[in-house]
Amino acid sequence: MKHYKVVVTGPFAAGKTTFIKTVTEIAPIQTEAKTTNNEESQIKDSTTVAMDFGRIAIDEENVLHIFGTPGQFRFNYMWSILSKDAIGIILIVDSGERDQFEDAKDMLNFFRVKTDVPIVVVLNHFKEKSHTTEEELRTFMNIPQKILVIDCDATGRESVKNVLITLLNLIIMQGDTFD
Ligand SMILES: Nc1nc2c(ncn2[C@@H]2O[C@H](COP(=O)(O)OP(=O)(O)OP(=O)(O)O)[C@@H](O)[C@H]2O)c(=O)[nH]1
Ligand SMILES: [Mg+2]
Repeated sequence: MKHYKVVVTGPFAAGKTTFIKTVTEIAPIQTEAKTTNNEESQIKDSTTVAMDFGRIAIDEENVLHIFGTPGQFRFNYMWSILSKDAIGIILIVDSGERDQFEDAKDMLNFFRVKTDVPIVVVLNHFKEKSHTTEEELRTFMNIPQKILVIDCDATGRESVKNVLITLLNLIIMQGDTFD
């Protein structure tokens, strides 16, 4: 059995933990701590402080290990640790949280410098307060055309699986990881 690692990242409350919880075939491992700062606790009761972990079989011989990062900048030491040996990166952005787009842009640049594996940007429409189109996001975050932007609902299993399949296809097109 071979296992491959993908990383789910993105700004605070973008839906990373939800994304992994939706698709994993084992009980997800989570490291949630109570949000302490007022601004954050108004949005969510808890936040990821170290990592999320989930697992899904690709076929009988290959398994995907999905690692979620914390979203907050103060935990950014985990971004590098978790992305080591990853074969692809998923960067989730909440479609309705425009004030998070600047952080998402910084995160995209961080991972583009850190790694040369495929990165996809996921526009999460779950709970969106207002709608953002792919073109708007590309402009806000300065996303080059060669990076795919995929619409998703992090609470929908088929939607999340579609993101993973798209990423795996990109990885297969780029190299020989699954030989
Ligand atoms: N109101 C409320 N919303 C929540 C709560 N937990 C999650 N959500 C919402 O669910 C969405 C995604 O939450 P998560 O999946 O935890 O987001 P995340 O990207 O893992 O967040 P961090 O790890 O904290 O960066 C957000 O839109 C939240 O507003 C909660 O306890 N209360
Ligand atoms: Mg989380």
